[in-house]
Amino acid sequence: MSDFGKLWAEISPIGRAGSGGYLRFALTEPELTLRDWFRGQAAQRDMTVTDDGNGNLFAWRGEPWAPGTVLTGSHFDSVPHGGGYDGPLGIVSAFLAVDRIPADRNVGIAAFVEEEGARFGVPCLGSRLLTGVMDPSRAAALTDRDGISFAEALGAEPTGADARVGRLAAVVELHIEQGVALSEPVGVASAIWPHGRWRMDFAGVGDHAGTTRMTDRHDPMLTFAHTVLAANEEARLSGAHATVGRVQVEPNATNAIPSLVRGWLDARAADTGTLGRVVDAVVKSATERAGRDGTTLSVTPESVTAEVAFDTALAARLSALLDDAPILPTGAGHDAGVLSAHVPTAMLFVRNPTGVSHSPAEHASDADCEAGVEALARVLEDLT
Ligand code: HGY
Ligand code: MN
Ligand code: MN
Ligand code: MN
Repeated sequence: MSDFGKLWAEISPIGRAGSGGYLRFALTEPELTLRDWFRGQAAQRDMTVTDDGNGNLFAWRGEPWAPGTVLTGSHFDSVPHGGGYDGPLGIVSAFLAVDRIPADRNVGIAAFVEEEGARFGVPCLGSRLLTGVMDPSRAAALTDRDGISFAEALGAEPTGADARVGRLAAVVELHIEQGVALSEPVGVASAIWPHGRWRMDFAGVGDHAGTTRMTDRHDPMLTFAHTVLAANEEARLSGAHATVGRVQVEPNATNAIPSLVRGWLDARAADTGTLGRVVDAVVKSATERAGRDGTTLSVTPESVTAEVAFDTALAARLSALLDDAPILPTGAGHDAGVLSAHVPTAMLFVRNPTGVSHSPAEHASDADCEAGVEALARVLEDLT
């Protein structure tokens, strides 16, 4: 079994559900177990482990945050029943890559907390706190579906920005590709599409599903259903990506017309103008429909992210270093995207043959993952 295969076998069972997908929500038992695994890997390599007080874990070779350090790593948390590679691949690959570079190089490995936003609702929460993009008191008050706050889960108020981020020479995050554009084992990221989440609350009149005449209804599920179709239509017309997910219905009963339906619009596009037009068109269509249904709609933008254009010189340098590895954009958000506003940052993608991600079917071959480790080692050695 390859070095990669051995390490991968250690973490694969952690947090796996019957679906074959993973339930690794930030600061819950499976993710905490993965953090213990992280500490063990660091100890085996005599790396110093630190926690930044925001829930982000780091392993350092050399002085923590030493000027000129190159930071790599990714995240452990998953979406519900997500794949096992999205996040952990970047951390496992980082430990293996560190084994392959000269021992005197200053490298850090990060495990960022709540990258998916699947528990507390804000993606890249840890990297946003670390870089000062997210206010610690707002983060502390975020709650999960059980009403547990991020501060309670963390066991303390998050500490917020750490100015030592500015000392880093570079950040490189390795990640499974989430799409089908990569035909080579390894690619280099050029950009992250602008994207965001918009909470949409559809309010109507709760009533009896069996006795209320159709003409008397103000059913928010109807307006919601129309909005799902509108989002799909507008995205298709614009070459964008739009989904309505994480649906909450109150009351959620077979024989009751709900009074409230809440859903999140996840929209992404290759440029900010297109993204804005798609979101505006969806909201306009939903609002018109609400007028017909006698319901009301409120829209709250959340974690809207501008386009991330990675350092082009750095991307070109890494592509050349990696035998002209393809340079390509992604529609997925990443901690590297947040850090890129503060430090020269790059991303390496490992080929995903089906492109499927955020699903139990997500997969990358051992050979391609091994190629990713090799590429990351070359990049870390080059940059340090
Ligand atoms: O949802 C995303 O874009 C990423 O996978 N967190
Ligand atoms: Mn993801
Ligand atoms: Mn990810
Ligand atoms: Mn990421």
